[in-house]
Amino acid sequence: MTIISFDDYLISKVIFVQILAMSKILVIGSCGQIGIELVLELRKTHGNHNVIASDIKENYPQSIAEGPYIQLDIMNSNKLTSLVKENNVKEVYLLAALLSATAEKKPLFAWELNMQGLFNVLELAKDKLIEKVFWPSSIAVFGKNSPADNTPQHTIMEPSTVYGISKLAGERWCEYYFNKYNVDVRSIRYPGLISYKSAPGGGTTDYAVDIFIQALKSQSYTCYLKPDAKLPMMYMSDAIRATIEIMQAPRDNIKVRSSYNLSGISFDPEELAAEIKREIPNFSMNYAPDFRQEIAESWPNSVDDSFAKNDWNWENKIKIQGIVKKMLDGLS
Ligand code: NAD
Ligand code: AKB
Repeated sequence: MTIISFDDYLISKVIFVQILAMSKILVIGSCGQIGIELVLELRKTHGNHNVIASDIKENYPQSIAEGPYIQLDIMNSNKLTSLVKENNVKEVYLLAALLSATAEKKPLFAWELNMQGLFNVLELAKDKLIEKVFWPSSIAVFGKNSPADNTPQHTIMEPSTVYGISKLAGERWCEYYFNKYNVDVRSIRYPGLISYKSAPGGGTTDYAVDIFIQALKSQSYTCYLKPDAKLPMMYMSDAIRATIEIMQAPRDNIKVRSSYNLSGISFDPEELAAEIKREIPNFSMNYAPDFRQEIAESWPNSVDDSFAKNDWNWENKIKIQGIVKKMLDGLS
């Protein structure tokens, strides 16, 4: 047994009380594709103890075990309120949602989760229990009647998927809570995100992750999109940086309170396959388009993110060759 002096005991007690009193960041949906990497990045800056990971899942990945984890169903607003009060949470990143492909299979459940989860968090901010909210939207807010190339920030928006409808409605509610209740909610329309640290959660853009796994495993991949299904994409580290940058930007810089277009790079499955072939010459690609092709056709080829560039200095860094290299190295 180690015996410590009374002075040391008092100092450690003061430090412990200070840690408890510090305001905390809560990431909801932290076991998902974005959540894991966001928790790790936030903890680098704020310290492990100050970033609480939470998810509906009972078991969480080892990679986020260095700091607190609380199991939470975002639909349970009473538990969310207690968690926020008891832990002095002041900033929330709400990532729990059903993504485009999965949502098409359970439309009413997806609508309920994607909307009610957002309301539960916005209401806490309206009541001033939390000070800042991040909630992601998606390129899925656009539809067939939106301009497909360099889609503007403000344009026709007629999403045809339940996911896109929920994201567009969410954007309108975010702006409403900002205008009516002065809620500091910030949002990005993420493109398809590519990463290797955790599996993607049921989206239309998931092929751009699966392809690397199969390329390494069997040197071949059957793609559920057509060869020319061009979509906006981004490497995860750029997306995490964008998330942290928009949250750190001075409040007055955030002029768009619905959600910002965010552009990374755009490519189609054929272009990605060609880049992979440079690294794995035996790689071959087949195509068997399914229902996700129709979703992809309704989304932009590329988006104009000049509002994000002007308002909070957004700049994408990693291009397609960088993505291929990072994915193959990371997965190997
Ligand atoms: P994901 O599916 O990988 O992760 C979502 C997490 O939420 C999962 O760990 C899941 O267990 C959790 N969750 C589900 N229901 C919950 C509930 N009731 N309570 C608490 N947690 C629950 O999703 P992701 O790719 O990390 O996406 C996160 C957010 O970003 C979503 O809102 C998504 O729409 C948005 N987004 C993602 C992408 C992308 O390419 N990954 C692109 C655009 C927007
Ligand atoms: C999906 O494909 O559903 C997501 C997205 C672009 O919102 N990756």
